[in-house]
Amino acid sequence: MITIEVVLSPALLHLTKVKDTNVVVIDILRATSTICTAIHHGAIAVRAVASPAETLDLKSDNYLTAAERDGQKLEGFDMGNSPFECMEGRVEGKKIALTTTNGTKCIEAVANAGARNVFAGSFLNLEAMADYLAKDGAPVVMLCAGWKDSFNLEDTLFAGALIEAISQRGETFVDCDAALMSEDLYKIAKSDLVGYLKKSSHYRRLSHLHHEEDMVYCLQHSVFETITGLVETEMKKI
Ligand code: 3SL
Repeated sequence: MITIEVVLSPALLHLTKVKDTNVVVIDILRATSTICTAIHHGAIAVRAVASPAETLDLKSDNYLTAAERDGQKLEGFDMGNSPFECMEGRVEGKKIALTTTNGTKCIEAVANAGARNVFAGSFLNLEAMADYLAKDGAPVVMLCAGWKDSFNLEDTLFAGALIEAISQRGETFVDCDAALMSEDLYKIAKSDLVGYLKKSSHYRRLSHLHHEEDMVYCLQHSVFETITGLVETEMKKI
């Protein structure tokens, strides 16, 4: 039986034991979807970095530099945080240093917490992720990145979707109201995720910045099977 917990914001992470669990970091729009896309398109590794300055420092170690704050690409970096920047051979064989407003901070927050594994969550490989977690059987902690420590809808919806997919593969034990709420929310929204999320704050934020195409891409269900997780200090193909 797999125990599942959902942490609705990094501000609540201190309340949850992550040691020896499979942690899934969830920043659906867009960081963890972009990381999964980069690895699927042949990037060797994505390093989650705290600050833009530290990211730029990695240029001398042959990293492509990628930086986003408040939804916008920062000047002076090779890339922002769009999954489309990782396609058409642009990241193949490359290492990427990425800093984002919320998602990369969450990866850093759990990287040294003794987790069994740390994965990047994404609708794009949801079924493959569920297969892995169900087979592995260790307790699962889903960490929603939210927005600047606040709850958000899209990461919570993904948590609900992943719980549903794991439950379809085996018995689960959910004694966590955040997880129960995520499952219920996903039932409401799943027939039209894009339509449901149009009212959300981050969907509106990214729409104003003309990132609609990115969101539609990130909300596709299981379009590849590549799983991405932390190997020592970097996100890599598992
Ligand atoms: O906060 C993050 O990590 C980003 O994914 C936010 S954005 O989608 O690039 O605005």
